[in-house]
Amino acid sequence: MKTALITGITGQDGSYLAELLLEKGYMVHGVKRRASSFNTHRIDHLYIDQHEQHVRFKLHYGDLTDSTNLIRIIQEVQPDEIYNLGAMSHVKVSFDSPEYVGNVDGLGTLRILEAVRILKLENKTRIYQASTSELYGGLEENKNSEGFYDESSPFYPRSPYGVAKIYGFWITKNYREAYNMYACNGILFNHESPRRGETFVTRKITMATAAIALGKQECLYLGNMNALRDWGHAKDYVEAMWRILQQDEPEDYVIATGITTSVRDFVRLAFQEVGVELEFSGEAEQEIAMVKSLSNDEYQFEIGQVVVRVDPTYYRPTEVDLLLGDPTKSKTKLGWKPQYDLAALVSEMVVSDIALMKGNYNTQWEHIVG
Ligand code: NDP
Ligand code: GDR
Repeated sequence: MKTALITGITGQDGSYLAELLLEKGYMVHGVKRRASSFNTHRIDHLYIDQHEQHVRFKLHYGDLTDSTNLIRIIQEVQPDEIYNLGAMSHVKVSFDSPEYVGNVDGLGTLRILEAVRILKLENKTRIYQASTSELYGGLEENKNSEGFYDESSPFYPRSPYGVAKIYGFWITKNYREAYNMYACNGILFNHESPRRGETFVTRKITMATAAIALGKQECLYLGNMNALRDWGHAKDYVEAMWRILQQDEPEDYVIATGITTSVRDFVRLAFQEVGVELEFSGEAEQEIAMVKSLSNDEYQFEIGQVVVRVDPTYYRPTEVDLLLGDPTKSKTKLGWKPQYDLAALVSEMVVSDIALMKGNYNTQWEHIVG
């Protein structure tokens, strides 16, 4: 039985990856932060549903800012594979806590690599580092001749998060070259799911669509709706992470769909799921979206109702305007192919959030900055 250690196991990707590895017969260990309220809702079913898997799923208290704790956990677990997914992962929030994000997302990666080296596990333990398309920064001139970002495109991060992650990228590559470690970067473009954190734009949109449809919210406030993202499904992306660590040679890979969509069009698609066609009008900070037509009387919409407004609070000091990844290498070398397209992703998220909102969900999230 192979043993894996996942940092960030309580997050979106950690939960899907834990499921995948358990399905593949792994013993799965996860690092979880102590919090004053429960933070394991994404992985609780792994305890409840599959009784005999109790012994194949174990959580350890830990933190990426705490070296001695990481060394102790890795010594105890002796993992064949470490997936370093733990991070302060919100780009906008990283402008508010730049030092913290440097410590966790940058130095945290070093702490994992160094723990493996100190424990002399270089020949046993393979390491996956959660790198990101935020490294590219969306600069037009850095795209390849076909208009995509690929494994050779230059980096130009545009946030403290991106800058911290670029340290994580290079230190992973450096440890691979310096100490012959099997350590790889997955340069993953945005990936979403019904388990996506509530303050990332896709989930904010699908939760608001559901809440407005059910009369629990009046209006959705968004920042830059012109931003373009290459959105995939987290379930497909954790499969790529696993494949990256199963190759003969350690390498870095771009994981993306190769299709880009604006935030505005994501909003359009989400409202179409509840039978609403939207009309957008107004420029920049004055932009609004109102209900143009309705094809489903199950929900509480009215023609002319304004359901989206721009709020500049959500603008970022420096923005990544466009991301579009070239997945050719991962398709050819890893044999990776996403199962979901954007329509299926949006549909799954809206359906899931309608079910959530039909319950007793507290709608205060609408006031949190994200
Ligand atoms: P989430 O924000 O959903 O999860 C982040 C995880 O990291 C949570 O388990 C969180 O714990 C944990 N964490 C935060 N701070 C610390 C810390 N100091 N020590 C230990 N653990 C910590 O992110 P995703 O699942 O979406 O992303 C996973 C990784 O992939 C992240 O590194 C992210 O930066 C990266 N990434 C994500 C992409 C995406 O589109 N989703 C794209 C490219 C890269 P808690 O639950 O307690 O907060
Ligand atoms: P991103 O994701 O910054 O790409 O980072 P996010 O969903 O936060 O933003 C995507 C784009 O939407 C614009 N936007 C808004 N964003 C948020 N959060 N809230 C809003 O109200 C809003 N309005 C418009 C943003 O400006 C941006 O352009 C995600 C994270 O998962 C990172 O950890 C990961 O590395 C990258 O994806 C790839």
